Amino acid sequence: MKIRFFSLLLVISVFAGKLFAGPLDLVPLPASIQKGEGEFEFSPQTAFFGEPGLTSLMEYGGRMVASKLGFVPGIVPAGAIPGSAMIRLQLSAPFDGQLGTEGYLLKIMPREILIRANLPAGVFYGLQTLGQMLDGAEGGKLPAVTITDHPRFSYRGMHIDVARHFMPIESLYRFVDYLAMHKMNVLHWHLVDDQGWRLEIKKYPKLTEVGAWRVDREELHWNSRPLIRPGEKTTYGGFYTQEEVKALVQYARERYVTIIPEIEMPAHAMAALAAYPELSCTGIYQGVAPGGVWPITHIFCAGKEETFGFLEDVLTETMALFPSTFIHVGGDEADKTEWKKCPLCQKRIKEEGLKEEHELQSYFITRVEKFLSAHGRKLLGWDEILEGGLAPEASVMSWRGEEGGIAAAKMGHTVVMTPGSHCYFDYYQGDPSLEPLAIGGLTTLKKVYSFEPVPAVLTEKEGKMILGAQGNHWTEYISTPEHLEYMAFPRLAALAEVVWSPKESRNWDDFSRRMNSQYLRYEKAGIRYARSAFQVWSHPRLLPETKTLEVAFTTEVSNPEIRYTLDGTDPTVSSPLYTAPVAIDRSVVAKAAVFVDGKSVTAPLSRQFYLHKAVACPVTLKYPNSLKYDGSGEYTLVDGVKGSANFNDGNWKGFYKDDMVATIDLGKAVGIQSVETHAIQDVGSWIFMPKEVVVEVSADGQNFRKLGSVTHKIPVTAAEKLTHDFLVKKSAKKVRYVRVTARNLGICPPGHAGAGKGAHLFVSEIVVD
Ligand code: TNX
Repeated sequence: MKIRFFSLLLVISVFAGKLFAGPLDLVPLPASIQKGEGEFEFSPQTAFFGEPGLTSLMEYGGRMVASKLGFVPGIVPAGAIPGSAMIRLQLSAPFDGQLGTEGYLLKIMPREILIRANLPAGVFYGLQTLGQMLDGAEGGKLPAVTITDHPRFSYRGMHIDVARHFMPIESLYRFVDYLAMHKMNVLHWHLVDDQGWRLEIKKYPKLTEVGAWRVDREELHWNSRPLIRPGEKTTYGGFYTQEEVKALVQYARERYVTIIPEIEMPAHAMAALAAYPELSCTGIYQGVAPGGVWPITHIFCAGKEETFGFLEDVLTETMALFPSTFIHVGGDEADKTEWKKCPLCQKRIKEEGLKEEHELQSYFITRVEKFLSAHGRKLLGWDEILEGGLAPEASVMSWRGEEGGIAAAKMGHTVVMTPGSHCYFDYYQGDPSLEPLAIGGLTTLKKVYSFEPVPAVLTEKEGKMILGAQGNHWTEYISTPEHLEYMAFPRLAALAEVVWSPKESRNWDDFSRRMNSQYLRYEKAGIRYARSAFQVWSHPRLLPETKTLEVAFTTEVSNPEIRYTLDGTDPTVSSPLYTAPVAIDRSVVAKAAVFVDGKSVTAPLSRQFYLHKAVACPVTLKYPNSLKYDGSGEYTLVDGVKGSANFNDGNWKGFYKDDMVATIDLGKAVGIQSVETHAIQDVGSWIFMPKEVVVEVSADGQNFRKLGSVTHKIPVTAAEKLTHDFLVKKSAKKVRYVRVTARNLGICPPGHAGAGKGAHLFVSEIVVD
């Protein structure tokens, strides 16, 4: 996997100077841009001029200009009279209501650049806009323009999980700079989890001596890593000293980025419990988890007073390092199995008059909230903190869809939106067959851009409870800062526009056009962004009357030059240019890629289309497929398209507990040589390979004879998502009907998270040749 990822990074710089459309292609789009007359020309005489309180911003602006134009503008000393061609930074008095606390006015005139804001934060964002313009300024010239700008939301965040994989502190400095460049203002730092404790806590040195290190099982799939065995050494991990944290917090502060720390409780705490096992219900040492743990049962004991004493101590040191108003305490995915068996937890439930374990979790979080409030801080937690009763002053981070956020907003609590569907940047951003291994899902640039943080069901007043949104970078499958950058960009640009720009100005075509400029900025800044938006997607359409296909190709870049082939070879710059859907009247391998300046930007899309004997023939199912998993409708099993390793790609029919018994009517008696059934396994989604596939044939639809059957050797524990063809190769004459029975496993096997519960079976194509 690693090898594949680095070959993706090697794609050469394809845009340098070519696609850049102009300095006003800003991302995120400002609230208002009015073009003026003439231009401002930078020269080595250009200097900053402003009040003494803005000196550090003038210095910052100077470094920024120097990085773009190669010379450092001076700073006119206080009291001196400025010359011409100045960059004037100004705080407005009185307060300009339209600009608010983070807005700015940027006026570029032939003889002066003015940045005015109510507060330094606004001046800082004005400088960011100026910096973006300079990336496109030819010969240091900028067009005259008046930009009035302010953010739509006050919370514009990026979350980074450094627990699953440790990220060196230097990389976090870079991310702070990248956030500032996108006018984002929160870094949510996920510092602890089952797989590592990354924050030095002086009172509990074992948290990092023990909790920061795990046994190295990086060679195994994340979900196939056994816990530590006696005698094994813990060598994999890392942590941040308090000095390092303070310096980063200060650096971020100077860039108007607030770092919110997250200390997880009561679950996702195995690293802490490896250091202090006595804080769990069982007291048994399980070690720091080297990979995935599910369900998460080994959690802090809610019955012991020591747990709360420990957490209050940890939070006290945490608050001393992080001045943020919000302190995130996690709260997600706590399985209550140990609490149910623990006499102390049960005693607590009784004494506190709680109904059951969910209320015990609510007691836990409420108690911690009181502690934070007493110290002038606000508790933020994942939406599970709603279960069993939300703590009175808590704010909710809605990740399991929008529901948690809606419920919390209706109750008058503030909310940060981060639903998995649009904000999980650990999901694939392109065709999984062309991407480095990711956790699953598919959240493309366009999908992120379509995100609306304020759910439509909220009233205007309730909508005000939505503070903003955040992109989450969980790092189970991301082990280096380079890979993290790849996952974050360009998707963070789409999110930045969602949370900064006015809702009315949202326009995908315009955004994707401006992204061509943004990609160039990324190259100048050395950001190793993903080219996934340049990948080609195919959209086959079955034409049942002619039993042929028509295939459209799309991408997420503006004005793409798509070239394709139908003979299985990789497209080149002289392959046919795609202009309209392509007719397919025989089995082919279609390949397509986007070309810029004569070079393909990504590896080509490769899709096989099968025009076999059963295409567009009527199919009857003995047991109907799940309503939710209907693929593309009635011809899904015979539409000439095999599904990918993503069971949600629209090509798969799903059967819950039932077998798939499909009878295909070929329309007339023909000779056949083989029948191949395409199935998928994705154990994380409770989808298993069929136990067996049986093929029968008939001339009249009444009397069937068995043609053959086939099983497989794929273990039900395989963590990867797999597809497999069940091939029955045997010729038969005068076949009009083909009946395929794929036997569902029925129930999830022992050891699986859903053991004993219903299993799914998914089939995409039945190829009759
Ligand atoms: C769920 S989001 C989790 C994380 C995982 C993530 C993977 C949340 C509050 N909990 O522990 O890393 O899914 O996408």
